[in-house]
Amino acid sequence: MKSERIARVLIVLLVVGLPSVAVIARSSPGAIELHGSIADNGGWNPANLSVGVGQPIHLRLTSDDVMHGFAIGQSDRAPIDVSPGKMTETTLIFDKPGKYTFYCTRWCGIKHWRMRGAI
Ligand SMILES: [Cu+2]
Repeated sequence: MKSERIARVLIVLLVVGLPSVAVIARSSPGAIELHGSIADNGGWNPANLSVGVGQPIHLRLTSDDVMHGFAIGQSDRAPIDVSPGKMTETTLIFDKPGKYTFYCTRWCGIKHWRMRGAI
């Protein structure tokens, strides 16, 4: 199992090259479910995530109400649609330490701009 994980990480690193944030769609056991809801109902849950540098963090994104979008600051990757009733998986790897803000990219209500979280 450990060698499989190492092989996965190596493949991911080979595929993504140098970007500071790598995002790869992949089915992942042990993923964190990240729920989006309008800011009045809590925004992202959980809103704070942590992961080690170079360690993959697997997310399963879904919405509890309306269509949201998921994007990370300091990344040029296209936003991911976060739809009610659907799970969208993604894997992130950060190759530099820091605080990365993630946010909603779809107008989802009057407090849309408050729908933020941090990794
Ligand atoms: Cu929004």
